[in-house]
Parts: sequence; C-alpha cells; structure tokens
Amino acid sequence: MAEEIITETNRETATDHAYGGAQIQVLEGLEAVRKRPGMYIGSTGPSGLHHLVYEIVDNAIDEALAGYCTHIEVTIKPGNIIEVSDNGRGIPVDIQPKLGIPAVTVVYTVLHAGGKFGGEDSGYKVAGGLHGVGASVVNALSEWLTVRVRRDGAEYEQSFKRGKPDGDLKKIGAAASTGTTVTFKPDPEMFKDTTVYNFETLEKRLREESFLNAGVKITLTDERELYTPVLEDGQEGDPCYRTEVMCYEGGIKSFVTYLGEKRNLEVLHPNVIYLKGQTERGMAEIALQYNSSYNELLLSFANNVNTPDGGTHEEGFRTSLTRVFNDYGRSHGLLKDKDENLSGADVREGLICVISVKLQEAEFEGQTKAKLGNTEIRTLVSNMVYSKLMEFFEENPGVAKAIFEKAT
Ligand code: 28F
Repeated sequence: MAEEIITETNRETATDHAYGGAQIQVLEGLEAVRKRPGMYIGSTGPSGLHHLVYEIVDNAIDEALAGYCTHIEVTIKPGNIIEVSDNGRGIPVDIQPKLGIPAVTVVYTVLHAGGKFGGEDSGYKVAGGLHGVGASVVNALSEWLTVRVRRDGAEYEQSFKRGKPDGDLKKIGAAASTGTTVTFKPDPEMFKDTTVYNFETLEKRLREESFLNAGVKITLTDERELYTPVLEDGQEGDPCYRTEVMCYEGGIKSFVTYLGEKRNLEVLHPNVIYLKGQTERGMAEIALQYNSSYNELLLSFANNVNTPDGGTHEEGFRTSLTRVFNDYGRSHGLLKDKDENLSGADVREGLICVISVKLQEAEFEGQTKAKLGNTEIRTLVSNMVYSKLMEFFEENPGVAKAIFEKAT
C-alpha cells in the first residue's frame, strides 16, 4: 500500500510563520530538556529512567479518567525498550491551526503540550500528576520513539530520534479499534548510569496507579526473558513471560486491604472504612482499617502523586482523627471523666490508611517536592474526617468499640 503523507497538503494552509514558529519552539524545547534533564525528570539515575514510563502511562490514565480508556498495557521489551498501549480514543491527528502540524506531533514535540497543561477547557477535569512534564520530555530523552494512533478507522505512525521528527506522521493502514501505542528506547547518552528497567519498581508504581484509579486495568509484562513456572503438582509449565494484571474496582479501599494482607495483619473490623468529601476547592478520599498490630501505615497522594513527606492533607486527617476519638469516646462513655484524652499516637496504633486528594493546582513543597502545601486541603480533609467518621461511629457502634478497646 502506498504511504499517505497527511501533513503535506495541510501544511500549505498554515502560514510559513506558524510552521517556522513550531519548528523553533520544538528545537528550543528539546535542547532545554537534553541540557538539563534533571530539571524535568528529577534525575538521570534509575528514578528518572523509570519516570519516563510513568509520564507516558499518566497520559493514558488521563484518557481513562476522561472516561474513554479501560486498559493500559506496559511491556518491557528486549533491550529495555518500553511499549505503552491504551484502548482510548487515540491522540488526535488533525492539524493544529496554531502550529500547522498534527496534534499528536505537538503532544510529542512541544514542551508542556497536551491536556494536562491545557487549563480548564482542555477536556480533562482533573489534572494528572503535577510532576507530569509530558510526552515531549520522554521523547527528547529517548534515542528513538514511535507513536502509533488508531483513530477513525485508520492507523497512523510517526517516529522521532532524540525528540526530532524522523519523518512526518503517516497513515500506515486500517484500524478496527482505537487507541495509542508508544514505543521508546531511553537514550544511553542521557541515562549514563543504567538503562536497565526493574520489574518490581515499575510494578509498585503501576499498582499504585491502578488502586488510585479504580477500575482501570494495567498489565505489566517483561519480555526480556522467558521463565519456566513450577505448577502446583511440582511439574514444570510452559515457558512464559512474567506478567502482572492490576485492576481494582474497590480503588483505595482495595489498597488498604492489599497492604494489610501483604503484611499478614489481623483486622479488628472486617470492612475498610471509606470517607469521601468534595468542595469547589477539591476532593478527598480516605480508606482506613485497624489491625491488632501496633504499627501505623499511612500513605498519602495528591493528584495521584505520592507525598511521602505528608503535608496539609495528612495534617487535616491526623487532627480530626484524634478529635473524633476523644469526642465520641466522651459522649459514649468509652472515655471516663477521670481518663485523659487519647493522644495522636494512641489513635493511630494499628492503623492502615490511604489518603488521596485531587485539586486544581497542587503545590508540592520541600527539596524533593514530596509534601503537599495547599492550606485549603487541610480544612477540607479535617472537616470531612470529623463529620464522616463521627457519623460512621454513630452508625457502627460495634466497630467503634472494637477500635476503642485497642486505643485505650
Ligand atoms: C500510550 C500512552 O498518551 N493516550 C492518550 C489521548 C486522547 C486524547 C488526547 C491523549 C488534544 C489535542 C491535546 C482524543 N480525542 N497513551 C496516551 N490518549 N490525548 S494521550 O488529547 C490531547 C489533546 O492536543 C483525545 C479527543 N480528545 C482527546
């Protein structure tokens, strides 16, 4: 079949100025990223290398959050080549009037292009990872990258070398389904320490993503080597690739169950407690469950980005958790007049908790940007936890009693 070059005719309609402008913007962007990669992906060590995958997956997650994508497949191919594929609508291929090049080319070459940075009318309600620097950064840091789009019954393809187009977007055939597939090889000139991917590192973050985005199916497959499974009867099975399928309809409730089961913990109440609140400033979801251990395990996220150093969402939660225990305890005779108030540490013993907040403009603080700074979120979470957890205890006195006996 003859290859159809779809940009050629359209390009004539774009002014020379617009096209020249796009070219300059692309080259300047590329140069900036390759000059200071750390500014865009944190580091060029293993963390930055893995970050490339999360950036591409985040775009597919955004498409899932928009309601059009249910399955994301991530494959580590021989040579540590990464392929990410989704069954969304496919990145638009029509010519962007402003730059005179296809939208998909803009997404992969212009710094900060795409829905994430498109503001309120970008078509996406909740911005993805605020660390999201986008597909163009991954492209700039790849020795080569190919994007394939299935859309309107056709399949399109464009390839890049170190971020520069290696030819125009081409129609390469027919397509029965829709979606986007991106294949890339991280540039060893940029990732000088290592270009080797770690399965467990990718698995941990992708599982988090699947918990934080309830119902989205993410599969991770390692095609670098075959292994021979040992079956239940001790016989060897057929050689296969290591693969993990991650899909949780229960969202962060499933996350809490998973964390407890992984540690073999004995729960104090069978059902995970789930609290949710929303204001015009943002939304917060919290899942928690108590177990018979004395350890506290609290994970927090803002716009699906982990905040290991906590921040305002955690502060709001901790303050109100302590207040609920003391107020409920006093009013229901679980704390006597002579008893002292329970401390924060008392009420967090044996707690597993996942906090997830989504907000318009998250501010990440500190050296490693691992702490949420938005003050309005403290109030949102604090008010929500106080009213919703109090209500839960009122309606489930048996659960309240079981947890109280442990805290006192
Ligand atoms: C393997 C990685 O990147 N998937 C994506 C879409 C879908 C749309 C989109 C993406 C429109 C013009 C910015 C489709 N139809 N997977 C992905 N799927 N981006 S990324 O739009 C991006 C904006 O430029 C999409 C209608 N609207 C949006």
